[in-house]
Amino acid sequence: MNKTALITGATSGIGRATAHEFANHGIKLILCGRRQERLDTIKSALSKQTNVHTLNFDVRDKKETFAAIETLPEEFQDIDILINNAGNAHGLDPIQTGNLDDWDAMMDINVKGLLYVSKAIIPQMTARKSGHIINIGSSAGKEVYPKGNVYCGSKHAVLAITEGMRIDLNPFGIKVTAINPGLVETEFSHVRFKGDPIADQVYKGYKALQPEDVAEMIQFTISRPAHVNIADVLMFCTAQASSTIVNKNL
Ligand code: NDP
Ligand code: 8X3
Repeated sequence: MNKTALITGATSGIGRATAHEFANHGIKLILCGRRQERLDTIKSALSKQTNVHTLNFDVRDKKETFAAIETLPEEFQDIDILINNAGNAHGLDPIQTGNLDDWDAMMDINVKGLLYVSKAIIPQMTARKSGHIINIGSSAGKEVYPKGNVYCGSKHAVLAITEGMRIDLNPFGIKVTAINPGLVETEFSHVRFKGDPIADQVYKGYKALQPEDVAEMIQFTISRPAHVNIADVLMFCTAQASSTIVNKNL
């Protein structure tokens, strides 16, 4: 029987590429995001390959999140794979001049949103004693870089929560994985810099990871045999050695 996956942040970047990758493998898809038009476009493209259902909700809103997941039609209710991907950086400022709204957005989306979605789905996984949760962390969850303060804090939290999930869900045979990419060429920097053209410079002069590279890693992770759990993956493009070392002369 085909597995069912719920992907948050499926309207762009890593989430959208993962939706395409999973569709290629016949995985049934629940695609989540706030931009309904994009959800509709992706659904119509992927429906040729697999069954697709879309859910429109803001992960910051706990009531909306639970209500949306409760509306799932019966054939999409048993979720085997949860990809907690929705998230972004908002701003790149030193801590002393940081913007409170940016801080709220990063903690509310990247950390609390991930928790709300997980809380809505984990009970059915524990009841069935199976499932795989993949949290999209970041290299920013493993090291802190200048002006990364709160974004790095949110991703460090994602990694701690991932480890906590793996420990607490161990008795239920549920796999928990963190995938931590470095620079990936998506809409991420456009969100971080709020539309400022400086965002275009972030991926110039070297070949950054593409969202499809991360999607392939996610597919590899979910396709391991039952006894294998890939716990934690750190992946960079070849030009990147750490958060602050990127060779733009390759
Ligand atoms: P994108 O900006 O391309 O995609 C972000 C996705 O998150 C969109 O689909 C967006 O959908 C969704 N999202 C954002 N806010 C909310 C919200 N409040 N409620 C619901 N959905 C939301 O960025 P990426 O694909 O790069 O980012 C995906 C994940 O990967 C994030 O967690 C990010 O931190 C992480 N990451 C990114 C890296 C990079 O360099 N790009 C590197 C390492 C990790 P919509 O706007 O429709 O709601
Ligand atoms: C995204 C990668 O280096 O911009 O998580 O924080 S970085």
